[in-house]
This record gives sequence, C-alpha cells and structure tokens, in this order.
Amino acid sequence: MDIKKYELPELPYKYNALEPYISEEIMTLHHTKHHAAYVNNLNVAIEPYDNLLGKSAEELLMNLNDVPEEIRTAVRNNAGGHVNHSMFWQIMSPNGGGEPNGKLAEEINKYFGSFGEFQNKFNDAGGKRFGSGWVWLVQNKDGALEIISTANQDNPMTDGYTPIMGNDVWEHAYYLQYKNMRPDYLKAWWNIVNWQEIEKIFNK
Ligand code: MN3
Repeated sequence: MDIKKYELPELPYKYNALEPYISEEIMTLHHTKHHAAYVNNLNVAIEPYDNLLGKSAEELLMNLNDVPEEIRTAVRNNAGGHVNHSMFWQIMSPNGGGEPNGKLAEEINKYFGSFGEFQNKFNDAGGKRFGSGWVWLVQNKDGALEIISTANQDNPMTDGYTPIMGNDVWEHAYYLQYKNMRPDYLKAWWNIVNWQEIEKIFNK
C-alpha cells in the first residue's frame, strides 16, 4: 500500500526574500534543516502505527491521548513543529508589513486598544517566553482575541484556542543574525508580516 507521508512544504518565496529582516542563511537552515527534521521525525515516529497513518498533523495534535505513549512526546513536538512552521512561512512575505484591514483591524483595536498597543503586547509576550517557544495572536473559545505564548512546539489549538498568527522565538529563528537580541528580531519581524494571509486565516 502506498502510504502518504508528511512533506516539507515549499516556501512561497526565495530564501533571501525576507532580507534584511531575516537573513538567507537563517531561512535556509530553518526550512531545510529544522522544519525538515520535524517532518522526518514525525514520519519515523508514526510509521509502525497503521491506525495513525493518513491522519493530518492537526488531527494527531488534537487527539494526543489516542497516540501510543511511547511516541506521544515525539508526535507532540514534531507534529507541532510541522504545523507551526507550515503556518509561519505563509504569514510572512517580502511584500509584508503595514497594518491589517477590515474586521481583523477592528477586533485588534477592540481588544488591545490600538495596533501599536497590540504590537507592544505581542513583542512583550515573545520576549518573555523563557527558552524556546512561540508567541501567538489567538481567538479564545468565546471568540475574543488574546496574545499568548507556548513552550517548545506546542500549538494553541491543543488548549482550545484558534491560532491566527504566530512568531517563532526559538534561537534558531534569529540567533545567527540578531545574537541574543530577541527584542530586536521581534520588532524587525513586523516588516515582513503578511496581513493578507493572516486576514484569510482570521476570516475562516
Ligand atoms: Mn523554528
């Protein structure tokens, strides 16, 4: 039987396209080494389990208790890494930056006061994430917007949130260019945020 494996998605732009905000070296390593490793590790982990083959990475994450204990941590980390990075590449663009429009802009103003306040809170939460993880704009169960951060490759969907956008604050995302200055990376990142794509996610 031909089993469908998880695949590394292609970037929607070239490795140097996000310069000067994210260097070609970081983008190349991040995609071809880090994201590729999550995909490979996920494929290896579930290969012996016929009942898991063919499930989407999101399905695995939402039903971790159905995943055998001996691979549960590997699935949590690597399915999470695959889902998180697949979104991350899409919500950046060389033509990014600026501010959101429409309903998303209204909701950001409603819950955070202004776009600038939203950026400050997002940067603050990303800066305070100790160790490796992500900072997110999410919608909670009541439909309200919140900024949260998660450790490692945990995705907010496993805590009942709907992720709208996320930034990777693992050192592999910035250290080669920004060294220990994670706040500088967080600030620079707004220049490549693809609001059109994020509005599509939000409007779904
Ligand atoms: Mn990463």
